This record gives sequence, C-alpha cells and structure tokens, in this order.
Amino acid sequence: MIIVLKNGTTPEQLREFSDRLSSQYQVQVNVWRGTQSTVLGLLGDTHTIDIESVEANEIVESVKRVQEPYKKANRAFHPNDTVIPVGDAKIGDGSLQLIAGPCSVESEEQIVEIARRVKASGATFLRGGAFKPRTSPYAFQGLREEGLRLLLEAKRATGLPIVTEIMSVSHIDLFRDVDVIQIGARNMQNFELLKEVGKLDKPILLKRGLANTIEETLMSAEYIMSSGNEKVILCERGIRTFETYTRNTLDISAIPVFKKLSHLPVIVDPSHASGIAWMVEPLSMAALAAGADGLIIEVHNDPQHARSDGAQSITPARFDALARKLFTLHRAVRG
Ligand SMILES: [Mn+2]
Repeated sequence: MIIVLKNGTTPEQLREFSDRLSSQYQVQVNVWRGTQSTVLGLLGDTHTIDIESVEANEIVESVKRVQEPYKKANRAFHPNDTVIPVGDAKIGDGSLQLIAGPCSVESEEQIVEIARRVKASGATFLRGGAFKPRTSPYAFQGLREEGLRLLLEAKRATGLPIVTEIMSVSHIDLFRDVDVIQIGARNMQNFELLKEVGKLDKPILLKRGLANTIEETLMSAEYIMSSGNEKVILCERGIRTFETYTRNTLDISAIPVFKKLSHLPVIVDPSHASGIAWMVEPLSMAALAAGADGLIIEVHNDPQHARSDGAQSITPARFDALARKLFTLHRAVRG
C-alpha cells in the first residue's frame, strides 16, 4: 500500500502517523522524502487496513493499494487450484461438473424424473429451487420446506448431490442435508448471510451479482472464507449491460480472470445469463473452452408449463445432446 502525504506535513506528524500504522497493523512502514512530497510504502499484511480511515487523516493526500484486498481467495497466497469433493464428485480437479435441474422444484414426479434423466446424461449434481428469489412478490415463491424435502427424495432416488439456494439466515437449519448451498446473485452482498454460511462445513456456490465487479465477487468469497469455510465455488451468471436481447450478458472474460486471481473453482450458468433456451448450448461451449470447471443448467421436462424460467429451460433430451458435446469438448480442451 502506498500513501502520499500532503505538502507541509511536519516531521512530528509523520513520525506519529507511521508509528500508529506500524503498531495498529502488521506492517513495516518505509518513508521516501522527496523535495515536493513524502511517500510511505507499507509492506506486510495490509488486508485489514481500512483505506477510508487512512484517507480521513489530515496529513494524507492519497492512498493506493498495490495488492488485492482479498487474501484467502487470492491465488498469490494459494497457488494450487482448490478442489472441493462432494460425494463422488470433485469440483475444480480438471473434471467437467454438470449441475442440472429445474429452476423450481414443482412436484415429486417432476424433480425425480428430471433427476433421473439428467443423471443418465452425465450430470453430477441436481439443482432445483425451493426458496425462490422472484422479482415480483406475486410470482411463484417456491415450495419452500416442501421443496427441500422433494430434492432430498430425488437425491435418494438417484444418488445425485443437490444444489439449492438459501435466502435467509433464519433458514440455515433447514439446509443441513443440502450438499451445496447456493448464494444467489441478489444475495451476493448480503454480508450477514455470507458470514453465517461461512460457519458451515459445506460447499457454497456463490453467484456473482448482476451488477457486481469481479473484485466485489472475490470479496464476497472472502467473507465466507474468513468466517472459516474455504469451500467456495464461484459462479458467473451474467451481468447487466445495455444489451436487452439477452436477459443478462454472460461475462466470458470473468472466467479466466477469476482463474488468474483466485484458486477457487468456477462454474458458469448459461441459463440465467441468456434467459433463452437456444443460447444455452453455445454459451456452455464457450464457458467450457474459456476454462470453467462446470456448468449449472436449467432443465425442465415440460418447459412450456414450468412455474419459473421456462423460456430458458432446456428439455432432458436437449440436455443429453448438449452433455455429449460438452464431454467431447472437455476432452479436446483438457487433453
Ligand atoms: Mn431460474
């Protein structure tokens, strides 16, 4: 971290300020005195330094971080890829993980049938929403506890581990048998929720917010990890841009950037990124080619009558054809 001091800072002010920094934080303070200005270079663990409080000091002209503000999620401190085992699957070990299932759990027949079909096509996880974050309070809100129960039925029937979204800290106990807890895009910066799931010993699929930067996403991962849970899976699901043809714009460039900056696995959601069923295939192929560890895809046995996100859901038959292409592409790009 580099701190530029204002002209006219007295030697006493400088000494007092640098003593305070080195005693308050685990840092070494180096001072360069120029003819025009004085610059401090802070070496050591600068992650816990609150830039705004440093900037508020009357002798400080400007502050610049030269290191990322996240540590546990940072590849610089953890060069090897993080691999997260769930049942027989390993997320992040170079294998292709396919998480598939309906937007919402609607009935036992629906979720069990879809689970059987996607498993036969090579899916390694079943997704399904029980608690649904909907834009309208009048839209279907999910089957809630009953939805979780039906997901567990589908898991018993197929052996597929389940991925489902949590929306409230008050629901944590209900999620004890869920294999992977999803934090949805709208809750990416619900910091109290992040801290609570950070106390669990369970993988967390953290979706990037629709208007959040890559660094903000990594800071949300840092919240979970700094609370004790290092099993975080990043998920790129499209961001809001000026384009209106697609529901969101899939940020393909986020995939290699996440991989460069962090050691955490990256999953891509082409369904919510596009909002259009026919785009799921090309976006899935692009994401895999760009280095994603897996995909989370909405599959419905009757998309026209789906209670949510029917327009972006593909049928089990289409998922089967897509999975074949993806496994072929995976062999080609990963050797
Ligand atoms: Mn959905």
